[in-house]
Amino acid sequence: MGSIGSPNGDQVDLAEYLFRRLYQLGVRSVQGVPGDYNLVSLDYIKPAGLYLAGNANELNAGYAADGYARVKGISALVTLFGVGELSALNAIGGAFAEKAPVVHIIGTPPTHAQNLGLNLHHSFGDGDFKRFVRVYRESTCAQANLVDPGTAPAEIYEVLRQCLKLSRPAKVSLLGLKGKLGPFDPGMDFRIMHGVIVDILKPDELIRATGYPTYVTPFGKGAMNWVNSCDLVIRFGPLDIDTNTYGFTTLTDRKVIIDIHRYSISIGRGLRQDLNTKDLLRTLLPCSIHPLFTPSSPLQAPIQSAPIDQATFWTRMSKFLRPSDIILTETGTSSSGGQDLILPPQATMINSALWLSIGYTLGATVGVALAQKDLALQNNQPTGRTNLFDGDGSFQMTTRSISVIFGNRLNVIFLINNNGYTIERHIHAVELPGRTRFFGAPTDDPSYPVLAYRATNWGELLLMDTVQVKAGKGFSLVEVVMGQDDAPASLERLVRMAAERNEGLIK
Ligand SMILES: Cc1ncc(C[n+]2csc(CCOP(=O)(O)OP(=O)(O)O)c2C)c(N)n1
Ligand SMILES: [Mg+2]
Repeated sequence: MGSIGSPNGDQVDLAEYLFRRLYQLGVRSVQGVPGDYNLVSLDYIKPAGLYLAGNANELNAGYAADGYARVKGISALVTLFGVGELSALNAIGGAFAEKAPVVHIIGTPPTHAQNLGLNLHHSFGDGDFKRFVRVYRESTCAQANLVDPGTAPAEIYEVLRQCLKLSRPAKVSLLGLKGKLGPFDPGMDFRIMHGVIVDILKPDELIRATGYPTYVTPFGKGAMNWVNSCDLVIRFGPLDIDTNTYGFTTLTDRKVIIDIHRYSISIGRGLRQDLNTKDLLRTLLPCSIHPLFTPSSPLQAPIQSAPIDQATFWTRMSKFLRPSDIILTETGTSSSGGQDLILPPQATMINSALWLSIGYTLGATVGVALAQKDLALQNNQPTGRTNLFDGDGSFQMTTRSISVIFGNRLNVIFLINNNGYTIERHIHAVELPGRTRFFGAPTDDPSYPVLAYRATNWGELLLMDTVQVKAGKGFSLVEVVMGQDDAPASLERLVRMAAERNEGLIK
């Protein structure tokens, strides 16, 4: 770590110090909700060059922070302790499970109040503030409870380093700590962290160069059934969980597997750690580039009056996607069906494969769209569009994110579908009334057009090709009505396998 001393610099407050470090790492928009114990620190956000997005609740803010981190490599979330941090905990759990580097800053009662065990509001009322510390110790990869201005800079450095290195959420508690931290040294050695951020593995380069047959798991998108007959399988960042392996059916003999992780490689049963795998891949890349396999789309034009069906919807929607778009698909028929989307170059797909907390993607869409906006400003060039395929049930979970989208004038397109929880119906019959609300949309801002459109058949959906939707400017909600029991075949298979496993029919 570099020194914080600088001959000319003014001394800085703790919160300012932290936010300026986050700025150095590429954060521009901060997610969060104000409350006692974090209010003063919020004053430092703007002077540090950051912007507070103003989320509607901590859970949605946490999901937004997760989405932002997946696009920009790191994000910041500010909440108060107790009610705030526990509301965000589900999102932090998801970020931990699925490796999104979120820095969660928690405004906490001052040390003297905690030491006295005062019965303060927002606590459990038993004077034991360590309860919250313990909860977060289990749910984050690193924690800093800043109580000493002398050690705070080193603690902040370490917590940010761990967050980036492990790509998991980390927690910083601001215990009402007052006191200057010494001058801010802009030259502090953050290269190692920047290295981590820009050093994202790009397996597609290897795939292009070799022309090897390629399969992408649901977490990365795709489907595979040829693996069992392969001599060699090279896997990038494998995640061997039930939902990512079609109920563990795509796993093959370890002897023929090479697993490439961010900092390690395992070949068969051997493991090499502390490697920069990106550099290693570069040396492997052959010079000749083979043309990429281009999937054909044999679908005929749909009958205009026919209902929109899951079996062909996803393939047809592929034409609508653009290079550099980010596409989010929510748990349910959207994430299963989304596996059939044929992605254009440089498109990024974000879905949940492990945590599967519904409502996640609408919340994350806020962070993704903000990250796209920040990137466009930083690089002075337009980015791709943010597209969300959401289920109507999941949409209800985090609907308040819509007002944050409007409040920040974020350009977002999303589609919702059938009447209720179709995925759950396929597991076990359940009926709930469908409710979709659409509120707070600006109607008087020509620079931010808002479109709400409902398509009940193919003919109506094709009309969606409007200029606004294509341009990705403003907000477009396209409600795609599908049969409430219609599900992608892959989802039906997955559900069947999960049911058989639960009943002990398969191991
Ligand atoms: C926080 C949370 N609560 C409950 C569930 C269980 N669950 C999984 S999918 C689902 C229904 C999703 O419905 P919808 O978004 O409409 O998807 P679709 O109808 O397309 O399947 C539910 C309730 C969950 N995964 N996460
Ligand atoms: Mg639904």
